[in-house]
Amino acid sequence: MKVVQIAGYLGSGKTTLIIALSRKVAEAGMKVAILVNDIGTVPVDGRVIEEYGMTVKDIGGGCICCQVAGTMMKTLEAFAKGPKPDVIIIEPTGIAVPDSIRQTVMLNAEKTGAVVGPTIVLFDTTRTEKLLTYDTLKRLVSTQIRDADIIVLSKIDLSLAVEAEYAEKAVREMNQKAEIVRLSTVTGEGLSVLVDRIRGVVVQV
Ligand SMILES: Nc1nc2c(ncn2[C@@H]2O[C@H](COP(=O)(O)OP(=O)(O)OP(=O)(O)O)[C@@H](O)[C@H]2O)c(=O)[nH]1
Ligand SMILES: [Mg+2]
Repeated sequence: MKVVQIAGYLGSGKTTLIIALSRKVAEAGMKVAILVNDIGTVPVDGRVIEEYGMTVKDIGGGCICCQVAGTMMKTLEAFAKGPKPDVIIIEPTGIAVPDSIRQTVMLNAEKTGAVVGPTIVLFDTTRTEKLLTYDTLKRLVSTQIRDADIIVLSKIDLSLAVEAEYAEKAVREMNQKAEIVRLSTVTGEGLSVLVDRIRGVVVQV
């Protein structure tokens, strides 16, 4: 079981990407489970994804990077005993810190049998200015970007070339190591690269 996080600020395109990716990863012969962490009261995302026939578990009651990290581990244990997926795709809340989730998965690897796959963090290229203007938001967004193995410049179909360049430069300043992938779930640009990374890369055992 490989745990792949699709993180990123609110509305950056996580759920849309997870739906598109899950289908492709499943088509490539891997068994997929999805774990969604909805901080709100109505777990709409989980219901939407379930329509596509995936194993979906929705964790509420707080953020899986902190308050309900224990529930996340229990869920991974249950996956290991039950459906035994090859890949577990996690959608944290938009305000989660990806490295906290990665640490929790790593620390409990022995118990759950789960290994850490790539941490994918979305950056919404249509909102670069807003995301990087307000101090608190900028701090959160740069923490998320810093924690990424792969940075996804999302909604690239809605951005002008110059806006995409600007976003790419900004995220590169926050993280010099991560691979940067331009993505549009409308045109499909970037999807196959992400499928390859999910199938191939195990960052840490
Ligand atoms: N044009 C375009 N729209 C996109 C793309 N990806 C997502 N969207 C739209 O952006 C909006 C937010 O997408 P979601 O997938 O719900 O984003 P999210 O990160 O899961 O949002 P939260 O879970 O609320 O944080 C939706 O209206 C999507 O249809 C894209 O590549 N291109
Ligand atoms: Mg979502």
